[in-house]
Amino acid sequence: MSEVKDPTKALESTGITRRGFLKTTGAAALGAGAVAMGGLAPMAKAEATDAAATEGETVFHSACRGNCGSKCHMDVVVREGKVVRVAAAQYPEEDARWRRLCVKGYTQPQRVYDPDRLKYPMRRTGERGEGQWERISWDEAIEEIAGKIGPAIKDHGGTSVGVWSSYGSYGVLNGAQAGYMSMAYGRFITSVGATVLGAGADYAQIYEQMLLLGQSGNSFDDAANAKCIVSWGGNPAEAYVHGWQFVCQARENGAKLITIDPQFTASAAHSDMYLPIRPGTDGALMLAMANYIRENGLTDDDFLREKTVAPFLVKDDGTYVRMSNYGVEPTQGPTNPMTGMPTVVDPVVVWDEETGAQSVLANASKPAILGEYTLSDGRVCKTCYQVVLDSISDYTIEKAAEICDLPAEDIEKFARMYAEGPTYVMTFQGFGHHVNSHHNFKNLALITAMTGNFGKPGASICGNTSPFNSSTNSRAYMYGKPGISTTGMYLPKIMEEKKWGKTPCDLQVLWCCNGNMLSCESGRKDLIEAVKKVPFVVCADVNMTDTAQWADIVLPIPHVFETEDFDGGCPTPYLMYHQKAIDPLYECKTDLEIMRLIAEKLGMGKIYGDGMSEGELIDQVLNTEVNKKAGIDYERLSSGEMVRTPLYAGTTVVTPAASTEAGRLKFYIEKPAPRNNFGQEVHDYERLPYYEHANEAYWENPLRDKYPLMGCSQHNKYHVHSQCAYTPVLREIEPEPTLKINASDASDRGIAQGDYVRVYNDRGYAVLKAVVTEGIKPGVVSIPHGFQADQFVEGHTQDLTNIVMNDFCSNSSFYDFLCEVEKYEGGER
Ligand SMILES: Nc1nc2c(c(=O)[nH]1)N[C@H]1C(S)=C(S)[C@@H](COP(=O)(O)OP(=O)(O)OC[C@H]3O[C@@H](n4cnc5c(=O)[nH]c(N)nc54)[C@H](O)[C@@H]3O)O[C@H]1N2
Ligand SMILES: Nc1nc2c(c(=O)[nH]1)N[C@H]1C(S)=C(S)[C@@H](COP(=O)(O)OP(=O)(O)OC[C@H]3O[C@@H](n4cnc5c(=O)[nH]c(N)nc54)[C@H](O)[C@@H]3O)O[C@H]1N2
Ligand code: SF4
Ligand SMILES: [Mo]
Repeated sequence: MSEVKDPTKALESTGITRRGFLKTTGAAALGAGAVAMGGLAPMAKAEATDAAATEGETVFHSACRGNCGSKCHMDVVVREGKVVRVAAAQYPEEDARWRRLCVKGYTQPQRVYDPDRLKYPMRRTGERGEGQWERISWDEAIEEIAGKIGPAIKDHGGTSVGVWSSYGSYGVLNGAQAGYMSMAYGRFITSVGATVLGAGADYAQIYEQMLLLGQSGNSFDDAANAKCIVSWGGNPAEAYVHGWQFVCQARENGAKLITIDPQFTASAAHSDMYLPIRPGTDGALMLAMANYIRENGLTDDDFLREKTVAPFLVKDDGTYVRMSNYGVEPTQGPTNPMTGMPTVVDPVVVWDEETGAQSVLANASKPAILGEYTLSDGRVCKTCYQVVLDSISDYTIEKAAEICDLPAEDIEKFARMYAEGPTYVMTFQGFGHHVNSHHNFKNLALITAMTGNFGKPGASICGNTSPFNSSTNSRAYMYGKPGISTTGMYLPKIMEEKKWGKTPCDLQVLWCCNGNMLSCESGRKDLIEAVKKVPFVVCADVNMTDTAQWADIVLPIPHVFETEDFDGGCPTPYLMYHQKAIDPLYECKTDLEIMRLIAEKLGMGKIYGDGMSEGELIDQVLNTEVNKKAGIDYERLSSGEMVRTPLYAGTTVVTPAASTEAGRLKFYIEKPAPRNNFGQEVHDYERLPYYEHANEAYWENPLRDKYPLMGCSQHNKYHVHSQCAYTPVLREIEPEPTLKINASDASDRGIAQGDYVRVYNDRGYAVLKAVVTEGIKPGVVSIPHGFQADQFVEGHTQDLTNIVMNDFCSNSSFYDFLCEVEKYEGGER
């Protein structure tokens, strides 16, 4: 049996001991005790808002959970133990504009009282996926699950238990950010060395832009300062309601809005310029813009020199020339305040134009950004900017016009507006959901660096993206490392090879939580086949989702209003604290409660801190240098105070120094390491801005003879992914899934408005209603996102998507598929 680590020891190594903790947070512990004793403690502050209109009502502070990009703070109004309505929470006066909810927020009470909620644990009775269930008790459920996990670990090692999650909740107690960054799952996974199967969605951006390049965007409200806003493969009007208000404000001040999207979205409708790009080609557009900007003298050379990696000299092996190349030993630098990790200083070498000699960066008066130089050891090196420019010289405006199917003069006009700035790029996933999308984020970084559209008001490389905004002590929920940590979409590979890289992985138990992967991941068909091969599957969710349908045991989780938690990803510049407004309905239990029961059964209950309260555990997670400095702790958050995220304390702008480890904006990756290393080859071009056409949905693909249409989708106004799939009010507005198809493509196929159609490729098919529109580029169709299997006439549109991943970044590729559409003759549902 794998060793179960001693949690007391592990906690000591984080500097958090139970005794020390209680000493310093006595008040918080008392507060938490009051909640635990059943006296739900409403917040004085929230009561002061206009949400509490009637006597006998109590107001609790919570937020919309789930992965809509806004996560609005909410007042939850409770009367006689029932949630009767929600209202937008009050923000501090100066930030009152953040106070808003959308229809999905206002209808949350319908989700709480949704008759289709999972109410009690259930065991499968028929075949997997057949939908036959029997009610069982919690005792039976825990007994059965622990009875599978224990022997699995004993006989097959910790990696034989896999936790598969996505973005259902970022709660530090119950969520699954990055698969293991929560108390419930992190402590268990790292104690037994289990396998983490994480999300693939958004990883082109998360891995390349946030992790490798270290970049994040300015707070959304800073968009109001822009002169040019680019909705680049995004639809802020519907997917980022908080960002959109600032786009409107900027436009009122004369800013121009440009939308680059094959679909004429709500955001496009408000735009000053609309570029209906061919899907998957944005990278080529960016590289051509880079050349145009350079050739037309539109670069900000001072910014390139002073704020970016442009002047760093590059050796033949692709790494920077550093002082260690001249025998100077690297030294230890300051500790990173966000992560607590030590840093190493090995200064880079540049060419000083002023002295005509090489120099340590810090001592150079005027580092050269262009050119090739012979160094003192005879080495001949180019600057990083020169290396990059040489590598992209093929990309002319004419070439991009052809690849992207856009008029050359429009690209030139856009490039000029972009370069002039300040430009706020509101990009999310439109150019992140193809197999090779991750390159786009280097390309975007390049044009950003060239034009200085970064680190100042109105200039941002992306819309504020949430996952890593707040500072959390990951060591509080990690006693070590997971046995394996990879992307869930590698499940078929793992089931086939019974290993990951060199680590054996004979998966016996699969635990699905915080995600609806069999609805929302790409490659659904292959994933279902892989899940079928796992001997024992558990799914913990609020609803009977497409994923839960394939489990052996389903466990009911409470709605967010029934739990206390802290959410580490906060897109508005305020930290998210969820107060428990009502007790969990039915027999629901939080992930943390469930994992505590299982751990106890396995004789490892102490990993959850001997009965520590939720508040105490939250406080451990908040124990970081950054939070201490900002005075952020559980006591303060649970008092109902709206506390600004440290990242945006007193500012809306992210500077290069705050954002990158080099203190400079990067558009080049010195040491590219794949997200999931299984011994694959890493190509040299992973360092460079680069364009690689889509894997399947590219124009020249011979498969287009059979499947001529390129697929994509949208984040729907009436869904948060698959959440809200059955919310009655929302389904009144949008009763069924639809396929958007251009009028010319529809007419070629004899399809009329409202006809039922069959959309298909070699992987799968779905039957659904057609929306015939001019609002989508000919040759492109858009599938719905978030509807569940039983909501289609037949099939599932997610079956059309592809399991193929880019080995470097292993991101999902929802938009990288080809298909054909025909009229469905099988009649209406
Ligand atoms: N209402 C609602 N809001 C949400 C969510 C939700 O589920 N519902 N989810 C949240 C999450 S997790 C995310 S990641 C964000 C996503 O936020 P966005 O990316 O802003 O949302 P999408 O609607 O997916 O917009 C993507 C757009 O990209 C376009 N597109 C497709 N292919 C290409 C391409 O190759 N190039 C370009 N330039 N455009 C292309 C699509 O037509 C679509 O209009 O939304 C967040 N907000
Ligand atoms: N075709 C297509 N597919 C897409 C996209 C697209 O644009 N087109 N977008 C992709 C993107 S950007 C994303 S981010 C993904 C999102 O993919 P998912 O994260 O899988 O989507 P959700 O539907 O939000 O699933 C979250 C699930 O977690 C559950 N949940 C909520 N809170 C808790 C909790 O505390 N504990 C547990 N155990 N469960 C909880 C919810 O009830 C819900 O069923 O979808 C991706 N899929
Ligand atoms: S769904 Fe998104 S925009 Fe709507 S209320 Fe919830 S967090 Fe806010
Ligand atoms: Mo996402």
